Amino acid sequence: EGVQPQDYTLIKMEIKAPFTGKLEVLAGRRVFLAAATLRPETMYGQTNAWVLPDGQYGAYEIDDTEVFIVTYRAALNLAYQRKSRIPEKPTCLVELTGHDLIGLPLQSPLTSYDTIYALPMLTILTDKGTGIVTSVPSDSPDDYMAMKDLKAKPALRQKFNVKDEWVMPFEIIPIINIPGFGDVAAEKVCTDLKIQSQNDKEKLAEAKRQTYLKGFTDGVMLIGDHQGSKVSDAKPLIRKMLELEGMAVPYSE
Ligand code: A2H
Repeated sequence: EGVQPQDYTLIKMEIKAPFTGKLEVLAGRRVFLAAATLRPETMYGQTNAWVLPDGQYGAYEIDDTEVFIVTYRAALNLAYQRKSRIPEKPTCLVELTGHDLIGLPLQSPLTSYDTIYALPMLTILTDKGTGIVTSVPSDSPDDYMAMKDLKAKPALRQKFNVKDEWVMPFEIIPIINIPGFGDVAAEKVCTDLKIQSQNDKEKLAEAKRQTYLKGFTDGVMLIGDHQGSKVSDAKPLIRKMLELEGMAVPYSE
């Protein structure tokens, strides 16, 4: 971990009713998978959420009415940052693992898909962010490779009880043009570097290095209210809009 605090945006991916199984106790509430991102301007391109199958999560009461599903560590940080009454003791309504979350139907801000699903990603760290990641395969090499793995490997889908209809219909949405990388930068860089899978750590780090800064400085929005604007101009405006509309909250660690 660096010394500088990271400024994340937590995207509120709302779980659609009806709640079944372990989630039944949450019936009647608004419940969100809260995904930590550094790229709020990419939310137009979401195709799914990622969870760690063996990760430990909980459904925590945040503010008075809303419930966020995150790791305990993130719930504690959030409780302090949002000035809850008893921040040292966030209220957990039900303990969950990633397996309980796989397949949940979600409504997430800005994406053109009405419903997207929670799917397994094996490289999620539980000591970073919330342990929930929103997936933008157009612009994130990690997301692109994890989605490619699930689409190409029926055995991987079977292992985690992933239904084809949670994966196969979801095409990549081009959202940002990066000069030299085109309209789907993650696909280009993963192809150029011949990355084999989501576990190809070193090459993925190189892919992120090549696209991350360039996307921010030279990228141009292809979609949404800031279509035609530079990513560096659009990003703070989109972040603020998401927060004002109640679709996201700030989070730092
Ligand atoms: B980013 P940093 Cl389009 N484990 O959001 C693994 N990865 C995690 C995580 C966790 N616990 N929590 C967050 N992340 C991901 C969008 C995105 C992201 C795009 C492009 C690049 C990118 C859509 N996924 O990140 O180590 C989240 O994915 C490139 C690094 O704190 C978050 O932003 O810098 C980013 O990693 C935070 O990583």
